[in-house]
Amino acid sequence: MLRIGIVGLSGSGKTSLFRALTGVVTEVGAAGRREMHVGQAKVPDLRLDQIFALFPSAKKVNAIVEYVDMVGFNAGEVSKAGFEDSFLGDIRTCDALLQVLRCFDQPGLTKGDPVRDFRSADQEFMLSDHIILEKRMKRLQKDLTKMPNKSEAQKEIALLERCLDALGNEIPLRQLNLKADEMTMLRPYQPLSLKPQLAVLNVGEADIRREEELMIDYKAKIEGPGVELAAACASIEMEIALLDSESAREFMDDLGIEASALDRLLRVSYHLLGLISFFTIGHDECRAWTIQRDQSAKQAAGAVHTDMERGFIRADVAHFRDFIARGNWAACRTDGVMRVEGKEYIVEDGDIMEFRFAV
Ligand SMILES: Nc1nc2c(ncn2[C@@H]2O[C@H](COP(=O)(O)OP(=O)(O)OP(=O)(O)O)[C@@H](O)[C@H]2O)c(=O)[nH]1
Ligand SMILES: [Mg+2]
Repeated sequence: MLRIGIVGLSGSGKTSLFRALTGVVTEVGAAGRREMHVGQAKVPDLRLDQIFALFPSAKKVNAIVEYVDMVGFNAGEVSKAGFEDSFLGDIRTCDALLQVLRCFDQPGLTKGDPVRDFRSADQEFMLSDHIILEKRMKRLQKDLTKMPNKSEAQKEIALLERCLDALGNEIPLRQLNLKADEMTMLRPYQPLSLKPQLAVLNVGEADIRREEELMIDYKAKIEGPGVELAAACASIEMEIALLDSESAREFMDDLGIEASALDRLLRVSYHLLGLISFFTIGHDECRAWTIQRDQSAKQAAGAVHTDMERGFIRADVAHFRDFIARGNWAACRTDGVMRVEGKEYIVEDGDIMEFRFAV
């Protein structure tokens, strides 16, 4: 399951956005509270709704994303407290980060400045990565003489040198354009500055209709490789999430906004992370699953169940649009739009798949 860490400086609105996204109720404005919360959100998918309308299944199961509401940190924290004492370690286990940037003014806090805050969070990430990678480097250099496979270790040392050099020059690792094998080498250290980031401008209520305009101002300064920008008003999203759909519609009409920002945040996250969806249909459930783009049919089977991956034989595949045009699986078969694919087949966004396997 995709795990997205909600990060950002203290008081930026993380918990408010987390509550809106997951419906999990935790205390807002609980500054200084050092605990994190985990919640899940359904990924809305119109295609799944359409399939469900056509295929008689007992239930519809959306793909799920997990959000982690992290403890806020302050600029300069890593250098003061050292990495072990900072809670940035918790963020390492996330696949991606959603960084909340305060764009409104709050009594007791400095004037909201998203660009400044984005850079200072990045500095904390880079410093913390530097500490971890440097430790690894020293260890490798020390043990090199005893190692049976020196060339692997030397490759890693060269990569670490490149990373440390970048970090020393305040270049986040996500800007290095690393190759797949280099990413694999770095995986055990889960560098923070390598994680894809969705930066979210948390705008004040007064600016809710100026989101687009504010985005233009900040896009060039914040976006880059592995970073995309979106905007939302966390406190309003939190209120919308509490209402039933009719009241929510009225509330949004009063505010002059078309839709909640939450769906958009999820869509941007999918795009940023290169994720796609495939579907399975059956009498018990029709369901959406999330995988990385360019994964094989066998890997997709693994997303459903490890046994299915291990015992994979073949997959029957029809694309969503072909299924919708015919309305049922049997017609897909007779019309020849349902194909039999082997384990190497690369799954396409919107494929409907039926796995054959033996354990
Ligand atoms: N005006 C305004 N206030 C907001 C918005 N989002 C959050 N706040 C307020 O900002 C304060 C902090 O919000 P939280 O959601 O607790 O922020 P946080 O990032 O979780 O804070 P920490 O966990 O302490 O780092 C609260 O008083 C919120 O009501 C917003 O969109 N507009
Ligand atoms: Mg909080």
